[in-house]
Amino acid sequence: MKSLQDQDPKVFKLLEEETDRQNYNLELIASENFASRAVISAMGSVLTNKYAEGYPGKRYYGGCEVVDVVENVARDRAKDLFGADWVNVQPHSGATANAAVYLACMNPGDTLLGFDLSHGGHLTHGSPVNFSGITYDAKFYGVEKDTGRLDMNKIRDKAKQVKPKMISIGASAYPRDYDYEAFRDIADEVGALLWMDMAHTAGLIATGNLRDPLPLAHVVTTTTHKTLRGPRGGMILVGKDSENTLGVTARKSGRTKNWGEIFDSAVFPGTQGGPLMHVIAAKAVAFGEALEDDFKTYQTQTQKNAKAMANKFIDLGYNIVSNGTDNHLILIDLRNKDLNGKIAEEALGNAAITVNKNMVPFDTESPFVTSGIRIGSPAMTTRGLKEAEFEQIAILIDKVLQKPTDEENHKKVEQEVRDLCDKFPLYDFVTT
Ligand code: DSN
Repeated sequence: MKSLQDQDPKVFKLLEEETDRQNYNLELIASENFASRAVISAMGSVLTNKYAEGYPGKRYYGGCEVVDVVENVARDRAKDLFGADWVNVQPHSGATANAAVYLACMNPGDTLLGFDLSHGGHLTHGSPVNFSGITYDAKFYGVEKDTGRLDMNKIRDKAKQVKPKMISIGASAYPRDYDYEAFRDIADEVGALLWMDMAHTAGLIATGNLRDPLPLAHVVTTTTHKTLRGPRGGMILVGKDSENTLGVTARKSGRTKNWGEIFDSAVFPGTQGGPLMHVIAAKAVAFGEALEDDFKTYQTQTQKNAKAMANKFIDLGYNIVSNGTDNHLILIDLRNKDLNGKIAEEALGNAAITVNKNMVPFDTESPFVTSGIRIGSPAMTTRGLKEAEFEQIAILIDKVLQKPTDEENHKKVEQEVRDLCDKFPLYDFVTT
């Protein structure tokens, strides 16, 4: 068989260009990371050929003896990593994992209380443009204007007022940790299920660098490619003490099932068809890596780097939402610099610094412009950068933002970025 390069030089060249971009940009998008060669190899394997609808030992296709073992390895490693009682590794993404949670736990029209997207929450937690907001009656809680943090008393009041069937926790732009005990108290008080979407922080939770939601949430979802540093995909977990205490039954059949079984049915056949076995193999590899000791070192460094960078930004006069960070991300409100997120993202992009524009709480700009940028430390920490380099990057970002339309200035910063990237090499292959 021909290699990719021989079969399709056009696509191969694009892969070369993207590898070069990843090698020579400062990747600061908080939801991105660099998977290992081993993870990428498993993804680019012959397992992509295999149909395996169903679960290990109960498939709708023959020839599943190898992929059954692969899926069990992924499930067992994920259980070890998070101390979970039950996991489902088949969701194709965080959004499909979340769709399965809704199918299992809610009827159309039921009320969800979720973290407001415009305050850092996620599209799938009830946004009116997403299936979650279209199908369910979504109500929201948000952060306080003066602190940029959640106020649990206000969330309790809101929950009592709207009486949700389910409360969701988790966000894509909240730099602080959560008080899961208070959330669970509130859920119990109003008779709601508690769902934590830990997509952004799963790696930090796995290593104990952030509080653990599993003993308190009834169900937990995640992606596998952010701080967890695996392949692009999703997962659902149930913790040891999360056994269904509310007598929830499967939505359609009405039959009382084991809590894990309810989620299994909600993934397949509820919301997905055949699982992506090549991605599940890559998840197994990533979970194996995350069980190694140096993953804890990596997560601790990710957190230290974010803190060092946030402090440097504060020294440089930037307004950091909540005045710091507990996790891997920093949200900068640019209004005091007379800038918006769109201009900043473009200017930084010209200097090979990749960030995303982001709404800040109580933003006055549209989501296409925004008043802020979101910055994350996971990817560049994977390359080996430490606090000193993250402080240096804050200074480079400031240099660009001081003169956002000065192209000469962008070029000078880009050269400094290349020099820094050369010191921390990344990928020396295009395909594995
Ligand atoms: N798009 C992801 C993020 O950037 O946070 C969330 O789905």
